[in-house]
Amino acid sequence: MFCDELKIKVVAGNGGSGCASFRREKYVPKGGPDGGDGGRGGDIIVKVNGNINTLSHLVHQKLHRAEHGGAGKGNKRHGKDAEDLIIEVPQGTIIFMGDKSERLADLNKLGDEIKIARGGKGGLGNFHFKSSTHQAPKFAETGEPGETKEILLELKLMADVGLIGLPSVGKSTLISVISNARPKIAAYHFTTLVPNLGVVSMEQFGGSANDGFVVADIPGLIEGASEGKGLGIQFLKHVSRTKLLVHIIDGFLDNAGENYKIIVNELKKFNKNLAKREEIIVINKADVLDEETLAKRLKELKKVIKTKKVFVISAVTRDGLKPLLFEISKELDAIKKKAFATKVKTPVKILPVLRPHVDRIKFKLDKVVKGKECKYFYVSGERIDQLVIMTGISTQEGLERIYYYLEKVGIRKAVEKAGIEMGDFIVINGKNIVYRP
Ligand SMILES: Nc1nc2c(ncn2[C@@H]2O[C@H](COP(=O)(O)OP(=O)(O)OP(=O)(O)O)[C@@H](O)[C@H]2O)c(=O)[nH]1
Ligand SMILES: [Mg+2]
Repeated sequence: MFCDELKIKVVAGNGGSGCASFRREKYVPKGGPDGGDGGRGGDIIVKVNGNINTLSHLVHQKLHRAEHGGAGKGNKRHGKDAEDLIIEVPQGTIIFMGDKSERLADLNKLGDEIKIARGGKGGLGNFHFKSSTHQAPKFAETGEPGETKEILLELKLMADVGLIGLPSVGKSTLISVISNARPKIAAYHFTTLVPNLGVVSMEQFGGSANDGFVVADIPGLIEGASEGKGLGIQFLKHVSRTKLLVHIIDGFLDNAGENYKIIVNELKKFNKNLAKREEIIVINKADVLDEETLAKRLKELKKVIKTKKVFVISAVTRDGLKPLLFEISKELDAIKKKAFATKVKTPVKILPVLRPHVDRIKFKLDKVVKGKECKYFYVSGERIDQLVIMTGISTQEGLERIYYYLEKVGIRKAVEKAGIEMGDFIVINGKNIVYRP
C-alpha cells in the first residue's frame, strides 16, 4: 500500500513524581527529608531512515506514546529517565502541525531528526523544599506531563529514477505499466505536460516486498530544448534530483545513435553533472521490430555508447520489463550504498525543535466568568499551568507554593485590578484556587 500523507498523535512521556520521604536511621531521631526526584519522561523523535520509502508502516498506528519517567525514591534516589521513542520516516518527509497551521520540519537528508514532543521533567523530591523555616516538608512535586501533539506527515516524493527521451518514445507508457502512475498516453508529441511520479513495487515483478523505488516521467525533450524549444528544459530540474537516469530510445525510429546524442547534448547544456549521472539505456517498441531492425538499432547505439548495457523492451506487451527493473533496483542499491558510505562521516544533525505555541508571556487573564455567588478568573501561562499540575493543590504546602508564585509574577495584582473579591476563585488549568488577598 502506498501512503504519502498521514496524521498521527504523539504523546511524550510524563516525568516521574518526586518522592516525599524522611531519613530513618538508628540514633538519628529526626532524619531530614530525603525524597529523590522523578526521572525525565521520554521524548518523541522523528528520524529519517534511508531504507524506508513510504509512510505505509505507520498507517496502522495512529497513536505513539513514549514511556513515563520513574518515580523518585527515598534516600535521594533519582527515578529512572525514560527512553525516547523514535518514529522512523523516509527521506523527504515534511512535518506539519495536525491542522497544517505550521510547518515544523523538513527532513531532507539521511540522519535528519527532530524532537517533536518533549517528555515531562521529573518532579522534585521533598529534600529540595527544605529551608530554614521549613525543616520537614511533606510535599514533593508530581512529574510534568509530556507534550502532546497531532502532527501531519507528508512525503515529498523524491524520485530515484528519471525517465528521459525524445517525445513519443513511450516514457509514459512505461511508467504506467511498472508503477501506480496513470498518465495520459497518446500518439502525438508532448502528450505529457507536467512530470508524473510513480512508485514501483518490486514485489509485483518477483522481487522482495520491501524493495521499490520512485520513478519520474517528464515531458519529452527535443533538440534545442536547452534554448527553450518544445517544452523546454524546465522539467529537467525534477530529474536532476534523481539518482539514476533511464534513457528511452524509440526502436521504430532510424538513427538510434543520433537520437541518443540529441538528448545527451541537451542534458550537458542544462547541467554538466546531470550528463554524468548513472544511466541505463532502453530500446522500446520491440514488438514492432523485426530481428534485423533491432540488430541495426543496437549497432547504431553501440557506436556512441560503447561500454554501456542496452535493454530491449516493449512497454505495450510488457516484454523485457523484469530484467530492466532488476537492473534499476541493483544500480540504485549500489548508488545508495556509495552515498551512505560517504555520508556517515558527517555528524548527525539534530534540528532545532520549532515550538510554534511557546508562550513567552508569563501569564494572561483569559476571561472572567460570573457564577451565582462568586466570580471565576481564568488565568493561563506556561509556567503557572505547569506548576499547578506538578504541585497539586490538595496539600496545604502545595497550595502555599502556588500562592507564592501568584504573588511573585503579579497574578494576584492582575486579578485584583480586574475586580476580584473575597470568595472569588482563580481558575488555572481547570483547578479552582481560592483568592487570598
Ligand atoms: N508499438 C508500441 N507502441 C508503443 C510502445 N510504448 C509506447 N508506444 C506508443 O507510443 C506512443 C507515445 O507513447 P507515450 O507513452 O505517450 O510517449 P511519451 O514518451 O510519454 O511521449 P511524450 O509525453 O509526448 O514525451 C503511444 O501511441 C503509445 O501507445 C511499445 O512498446 N510498443
Ligand atoms: Mg509522456
